[in-house]
Amino acid sequence: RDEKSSEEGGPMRTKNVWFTERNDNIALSLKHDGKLYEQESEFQKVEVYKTFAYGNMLTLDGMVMTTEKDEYVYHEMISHVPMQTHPDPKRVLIIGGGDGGTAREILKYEQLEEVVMVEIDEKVVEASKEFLPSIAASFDHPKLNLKIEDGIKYVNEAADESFDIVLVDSTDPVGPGEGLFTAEFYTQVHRILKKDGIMVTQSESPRFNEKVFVEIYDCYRGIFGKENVHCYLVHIPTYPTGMWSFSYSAKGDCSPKQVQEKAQALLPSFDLNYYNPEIHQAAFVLPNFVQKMIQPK
Ligand code: AAT
Repeated sequence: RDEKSSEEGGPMRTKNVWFTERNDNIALSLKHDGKLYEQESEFQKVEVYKTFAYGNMLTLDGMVMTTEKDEYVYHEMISHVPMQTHPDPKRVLIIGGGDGGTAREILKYEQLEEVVMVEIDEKVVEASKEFLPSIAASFDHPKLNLKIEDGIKYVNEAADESFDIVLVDSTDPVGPGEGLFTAEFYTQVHRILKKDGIMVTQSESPRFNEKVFVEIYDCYRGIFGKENVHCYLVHIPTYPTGMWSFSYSAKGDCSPKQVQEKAQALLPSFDLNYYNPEIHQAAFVLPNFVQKMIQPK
């Protein structure tokens, strides 16, 4: 949301203008040089701002989704952690992820047969292609099968054991992303995973979304089993508090830190900015307060 008070002559012509994501008790502000895109879609308000510190930034309903300059943390870590540990991934499903960043990272693995991406809002794809081209870099890839529909519906209708990896790159549990935070949905994800299958979800901030964070780990454990659900942490300066989490759940044996040699050998050619095998290990080391929050009961 703009700080209207500091605008002079509309957002395109002012300099000291700030975008602020307001939450109940905290806010995050970025100074910007104008709004590049604004559309009210069927699902949410889609905007792109030209920020000074983080480049072009996508927001949905006034919440930061990604920025050009820190997107690599999220997209590399949601993708390479499961891709480096799965013994032989062939089919990957991405739920959400309309900016294209997760697809860009996943498609670096040439052994894949198909990547299905199910994004509910085509306006997110449209805005990203135009204003976040470095993120939306792989929409024309021949192995990408992009579907514009509700991820919940897609997963409900998908065949049993049809994916090696499912990534839930979704919004927070408000608006169209709400149904993605339910036991019904994760039960369906579990069903469509093959026997060595892995699910990774963005699981909010343990500092900021405490309640959701605790509840979803409980929920994953009920479906995948107590020992088969793990949490890893990353630093994302443009998300509330900067501390963000991903969940890693396995349908079969769960070895979230066991990187496959064949996959690891590919890393130098990927030119990554955040992920490396050491950070993969380190990301699963949790501060005490996070351990306590999600201790299996
Ligand atoms: N890549 C990091 C950006 C996101 S955006 C998440 C995407 O999920 C959005 O494009 C949104 O339209 C899509 N989405 C929401 N609900 C559904 C649904 N039911 N089916 C398919 N796609 C959906 C993630 C940001 C993380 C949040 C940080 N605060």
